[in-house]
Amino acid sequence: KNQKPCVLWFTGLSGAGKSTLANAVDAELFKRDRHTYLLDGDNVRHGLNKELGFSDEDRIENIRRIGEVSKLFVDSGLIVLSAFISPFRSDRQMVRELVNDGQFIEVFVATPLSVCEERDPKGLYKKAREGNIKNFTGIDSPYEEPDSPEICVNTAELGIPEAVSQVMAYLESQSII
Ligand code: GGZ
Repeated sequence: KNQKPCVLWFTGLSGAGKSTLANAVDAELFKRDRHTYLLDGDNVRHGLNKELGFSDEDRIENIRRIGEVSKLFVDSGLIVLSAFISPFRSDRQMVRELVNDGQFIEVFVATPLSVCEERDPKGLYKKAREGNIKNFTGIDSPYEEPDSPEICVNTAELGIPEAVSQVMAYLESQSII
């Protein structure tokens, strides 16, 4: 099957639904016989980046390495799905500049903080509010929203299947799949 290699870069708050959406898009691409690789906290922060924490400096290094790895996989011809908070605009811009024009597709998972905090699937927001986790994104660490993401989805308003369709429609419109 035809595919153009690229990076789908999912950015948003903890609990926004980045991993859920990236996994669902990955499954749909697999169904359509496209070759992909998914990077997220589960396979990166426990391995390659396991010495990194959540200071600004460590997050910058986290995203830098993930950007470089994403580029390697793009060079190998894959559609890469990377799902990280990636809170800083300048770091996302740095990754964008690592790949060719049109190969970096920023997917802003724009779930409002209030909704993420209500979901709180791991109880991390509660801990952050109580002061038991420091530098938590959205609480006492910044999140810089993308100015012009290629795709913006609000999972508070849209179900995952509809969000997947939105991403697929974009990929088709750019002749990536
Ligand atoms: C934000 C944190 C923090 C702090 C632990 N701030 O919802 P999760 O649990 O599963 O996903 C979050 C994940 C964020 O890691 P990233 O590599 O995506 O972050 S970044 O791009 O900013 O480097 C959350 C958990 O780690 N977590 N402490 N202080 N999220």
